[in-house]
Amino acid sequence: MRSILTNPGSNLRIGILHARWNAKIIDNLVKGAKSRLLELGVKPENIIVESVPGSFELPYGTQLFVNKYKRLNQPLDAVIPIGVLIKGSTMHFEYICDSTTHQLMKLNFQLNLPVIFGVLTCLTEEQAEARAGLIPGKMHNHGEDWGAAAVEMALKFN
Ligand code: RBF
Repeated sequence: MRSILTNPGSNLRIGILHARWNAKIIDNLVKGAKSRLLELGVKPENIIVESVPGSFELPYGTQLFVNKYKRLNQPLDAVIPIGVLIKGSTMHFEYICDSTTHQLMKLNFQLNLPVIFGVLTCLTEEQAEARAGLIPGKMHNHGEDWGAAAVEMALKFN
């Protein structure tokens, strides 16, 4: 019983799928998510990290990722798609934020699996850096929260 409480994630397999845009920020978010998963007892070999080109590819990439590990008989218990969207001078930001967010939410129900919302939608690069824990004393690494959410949701009502 004690080990279940101190290491809740010890039997879980968690996928992290990250976009490659804004790489420095992404790297720290992935690092934060991984470190919280490890703290919660997920074994290093059960944290599977893959990437896609950009945030727009996260929803379909997540579906491919989940299906691949199902086929291999090593199903994932939750996925953390991670992306960083930063507003530019055109409408791209709005369209990608909107479509990606909606489709990631739908995937929870379509895949019957927790799909965490690991996408930062920021107006400036500085906002994104602060939320990735890259600016000392300002905010914290949201990746850690996403790691905790993945473990909690993977175990919810089990
Ligand atoms: N992908 C991101 O993950 N973050 C961004 O901030 C981002 N900005 C983009 C801005 C423009 C003008 C374009 C054309 C693409 C951007 N993408 C971004 C990439 C997008 O998510 C996707 O990978 C590409 O559009 C290919 O489908």
